[in-house]
Amino acid sequence: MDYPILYSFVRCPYAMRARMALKLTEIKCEIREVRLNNKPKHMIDMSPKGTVPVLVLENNIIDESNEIIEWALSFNNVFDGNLDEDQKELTSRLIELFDSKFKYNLDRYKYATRYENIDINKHKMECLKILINLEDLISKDEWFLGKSINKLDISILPFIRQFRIADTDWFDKQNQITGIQQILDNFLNSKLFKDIMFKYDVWTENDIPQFFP
Ligand SMILES: N[C@@H](CCC(=O)N[C@@H](CS)C(=O)NCC(=O)O)C(=O)O
Repeated sequence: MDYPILYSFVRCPYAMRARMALKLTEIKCEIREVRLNNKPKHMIDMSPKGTVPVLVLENNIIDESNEIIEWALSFNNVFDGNLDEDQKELTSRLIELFDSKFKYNLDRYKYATRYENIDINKHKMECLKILINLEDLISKDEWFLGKSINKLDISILPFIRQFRIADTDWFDKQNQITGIQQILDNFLNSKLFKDIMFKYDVWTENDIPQFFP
């Protein structure tokens, strides 16, 4: 096996954060773009729970996005040098908050038809409340914790992007989260975002390998 294999789906926020970590740490992978309604057999054989991203290594399978990030950083820690202990603690706390409470409410707001008896507005407001609290914690610089991009940015911006997409005009008008709006805009206009959103053809068994980054 020459390169790790990354099963990915372009618009999945978890796969996006994994691709960003791999891109920033310059770890080359064979990328296999999947569709969630037609998952490749090899991916399911490697990781029966059937979520993306999945990173297949020579002797290991990593099928949690946060673990893929940590694995990539273990070779090339492009982030830690510019963070103090408080910022590292804040990073862990906020990633956990977005993966749990923010994601819970985002799903019920954005994909309300998948659930029963959903009060869409309540879930929208819960997400907004989390963002208003985040607004107080962030830098006035280009990224959440300062002038350089960090684990916090790559981990939570894909979810904030999804929240915005659900009602763009409304999101852009919220005047209590102007710092977050600016950072999201920086993210969406970054070369990193454009690079990781490259649209690979959906992978099938006999394709010649495509590589990422
Ligand atoms: N905890 C997992 C969550 C990954 C996840 O839920 N990915 C979604 C796509 S965004 C998925 O693959 N869902 C499976 C499906 O929809 O069939 C991680 O962090 O990697």
